[in-house]
Formats: sequence, C-alpha cells, structure tokens
Amino acid sequence: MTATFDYTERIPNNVDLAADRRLQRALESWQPHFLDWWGELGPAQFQDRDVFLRTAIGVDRDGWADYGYVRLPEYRWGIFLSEPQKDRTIGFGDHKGQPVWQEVPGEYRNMLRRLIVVQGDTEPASVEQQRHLGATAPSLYDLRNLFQVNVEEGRHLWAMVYLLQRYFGRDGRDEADSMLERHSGDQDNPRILGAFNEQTPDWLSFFCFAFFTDRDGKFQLGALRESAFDPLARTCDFMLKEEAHHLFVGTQGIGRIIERTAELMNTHDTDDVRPHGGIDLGTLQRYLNFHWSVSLDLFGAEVSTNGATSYTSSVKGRFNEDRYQDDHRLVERDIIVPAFVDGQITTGSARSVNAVNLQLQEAFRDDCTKGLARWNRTLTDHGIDHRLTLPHLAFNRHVGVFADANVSPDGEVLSADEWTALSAQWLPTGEDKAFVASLMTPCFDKGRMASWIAPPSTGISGQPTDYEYVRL
Ligand code: BYC
Ligand code: FE
Ligand code: FE
Repeated sequence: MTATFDYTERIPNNVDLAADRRLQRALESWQPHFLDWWGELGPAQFQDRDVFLRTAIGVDRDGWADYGYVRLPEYRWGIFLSEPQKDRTIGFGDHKGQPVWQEVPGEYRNMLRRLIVVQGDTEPASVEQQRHLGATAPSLYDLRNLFQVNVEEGRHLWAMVYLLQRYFGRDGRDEADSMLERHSGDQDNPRILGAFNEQTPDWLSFFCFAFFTDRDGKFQLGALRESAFDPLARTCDFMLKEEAHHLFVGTQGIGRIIERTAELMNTHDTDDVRPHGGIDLGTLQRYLNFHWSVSLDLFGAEVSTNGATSYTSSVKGRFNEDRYQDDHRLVERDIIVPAFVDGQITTGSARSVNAVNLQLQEAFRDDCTKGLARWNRTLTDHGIDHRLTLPHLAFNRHVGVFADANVSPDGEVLSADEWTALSAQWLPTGEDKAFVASLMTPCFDKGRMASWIAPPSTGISGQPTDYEYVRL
C-alpha cells in the first residue's frame, strides 16, 4: 500500500490491481460502460467545462484531497480503501471477537452480495436524479458542489463494483453490469430503493436530498464499516470521508435558503416572501417533510428479520457499534419499539436484535435534529419566532410499522379520507413545485447568487466565494 495513489494507472487504486490480471481485465472492460453511462445519464450540461474539483490522492487522515480544474469525464474514478487496521477483530454478532474476514464466507455470500448491490445501486441513481440541476444552479459555487457530489457518487459505485468483481466471481460481474442498466424512475427497471426513484427537479429538492438521503448514506455506510468482511469495512470507511462534504452541501444549502428567507421577511415585514423571490418557510417545511419521510423509509422496517440476520452474522453492525453499551450480540434482550395496533400509535416489545434497523434510524433522527436546531438558530438570530420541525415518525411512511397508517406531522392518526383531504398542507403541492421551479433560473456570474439563497460564508479549499469554480 502506497501513501499516494498512482494516477498513471488506467484505474487508479490502492489495492494492487496490477497483481491480479483477471480482475484488472474485468474492471477495465466495465470502465467504458461506466463512461458511456456517465455520458448519457450523468450531468446533462457542462461536461466539457473545467470544474474546480477535489480528487483523492491518498487515504491518510490528513491531506487526502487535491484541488484543481478537471473536466467531468476526465475525473479519475478510482478504487480506494482505507488502510487496514492491524489485528482488527469483529465487533458484534455471532463472530464477535474473532479475526475479521478477508474473503467472503460461503454461508454469507448471498447476504453480502445483496447488501453491496443495494448500496451500489443508490450511487449512480443519485447522479441520474441530479443530472439536470446544472442548468439552473444558483451560483458557480453551487454548480461546483453539485459536480463534486456527482463525481464522488460515481466513485462510490466503483467502490461497490470493485467488491462485486473481486469477491463474487461471475454473479458479481453480472451485478456490476446491472448497476448501469437499472435507472432512477425507470418503469421497467427502476433503482432498488424508493427514494432513489423520486425526482430531484430543483435545488431545494437537491439540498433536502443531500441533507436527508445522503445522511441515510452516512448511517448505512457507518453500519457497513463495522462489517466483519474487512474489504467492505475499509471501503465504506473511505467513502465516509467523501460523504462528509455531501452532507455539508445539504446542511449549508438549506441554511443559506433560510438565511435569505429571513432577510426578506424582515426587509419586507411579511411571511410571504414569494413575491420577493424567496422561498417561504411553509414551502420549505413541506419539502423537509417529504424528504424526511422517504429517507426514513430507507432504513427498512423498524422490526426486521433481515436486519437481525445480517447483525447476527456479523455482516452489518450499527453506527459506531462500540459506543453501544450492550453485549454487541443482542441475544436474550427485549427493547421497546414503535407499533401501530388497531389504528393506534403505540409501542410494543421486540427482540433487540430484530430492531437494529430502528437503532440505525434513531441515530439518523438524532443527527437530523441537530441540523434542524442549527437552522432554527438562524431564524432566532433574525428575530423570527417560526420553528422548522421534523414530522412524527409515522408521517407519510411506506415502509415499516407505519406503512399502512395515515398520520399527520403532529402524530395524529387520520382516516384515509382525512389524509387525502389534508396531506396537501404537509407535502409539496403541484403549486409549490411550480413556484420553486419558477425560481430556478441559473446565476453564473462570479460571486453572484440567485434571489432565493444567501451566499456561503467561505469558499472551497481556501478560495474566495467569488472564485471561478466552473469555467463556463
Ligand atoms: N425501498 O426487512 P426490511 C446512499 C425492501 S443511501 C424499497 O424492511 P432490511 C446514498 C428490502 O430491500 C444508503 N425497498 O429491510 C445516498 C427487502 O427486500 P427483499 C444505501 C425497500 O432488508 C445519497 C424488503 O423491503 N445503502 O448511500 O433490513 C446519494 C424487506 O426489508 C425499502 C443501504 O441501504 C425501501 N425504502 O433493510 C447516494 C445499505 N426498504 O430483500 C448514495 C444496504 C426496505 O426482501 N442495504 N426495502 O427483496 C441495506 O442495509 C438494506 O437493504 C436496507 C433494508 C436497509 C435498505
Ligand atoms: Fe455515496
Ligand atoms: Fe453522498
């Protein structure tokens, strides 16, 4: 393992690809398909422009990124795993305490393949969802951030394709091909998970996606980083470093919208900032409600035997597994779980091992709550009493215990008719979407921002905010 990646190789990597000719050939024959896909379903504009991007140059803790102008198709997608931890042992499940695995145990092959496929599928899906956003970017700074996220999601696909091709033989190669065949929103061959077939038509949706859905990514990758299958753990560990920026884009993007909205509210002494080119807090809340609920669905059912099996098998843990004060086996223990019984939201009890999805979801919820608190501080700082909130767990769910329940953001159970009549107050309406779409005019002058968003407080990698982040 070298400290700095070798970019003279056709596929930059720190896994000594050159020593495994068969694998190298398999990946090299997948590479042109990836590039074709990127050309067809990656960013629809500006593929021929110089973008100020970071590229990973090493896996060390400090200074892993290098910044410079790159054209998107020339970005060097590579295969990078974090350094192995010496004598790492398994932290949870039946195999707790044993040495980690460098190969896939036969009995867990299908389970691991399935998890890697689901993880991999989300990465190109998000690129597809975001492909038209470049045309309406609110600034060059934001355009650059979009493309940074897109190339890194592309690299995350490479990360999973490497695992599939290296460890899963023929089926792995087939699965790698399928990654480029399923498409977001495709009627016949959609992406695997719900949220990844939704549209991301505007920048408000994009920032919500980066805040909530990339945050599901953070927690899922965190759970897979605990895996006994060490190559998966190391891959996810490095992906998480890139992920931090995606979450920043979401948190800061929405924060800047709120800041702008607050300014407009104060200047014009009104809640209705739409005539002034801002996004009103009501619309923002409806977008948050939607993205929160579809992202909660991504954790799977709160009580799940799939979750239990992957935990018991030491294949998928919890986020920061070692911070849980329990036996890390979760046998013979019960825990309180949410339930929906006879039309009532209540609680029940489940084996704690069956509730690992719930525990991951709870960690996600806590993290989201911190983001909300920060945004609400911005409102307070502007002397505005209004508070943005996260809806009840049961609101607008399609997976898990509340899949069949109709529940308001406050947690009130409704009849199907009441839900139909009222849900337009809580979810983005056609009218909201049309209004948001009407604001989406590009703003490509250096340092300028669209009407509906405040400038960032700092630029990227020490550059000023009015830097030419994309040379148009
Ligand atoms: N939509 O017991 P259940 C990211 C399926 S995001 C559709 O409830 P389980 C990123 C489930 O597959 C992170 N189907 O849940 C973000 C299963 O189907 P099968 C992505 C769903 O299996 C932004 C059945 O329902 N990574 O990286 O314990 C940009 C019953 O399953 C959904 C991962 O998700 C849904 N929402 O857990 C770019 C990690 N939910 O198998 C990237 C890998 C459940 O019976 N995946 N189903 O046909 C997993 O760990 C698990 O597959 C899940 C589900 C957590 C998704
Ligand atoms: Fe990703
Ligand atoms: Fe991401």
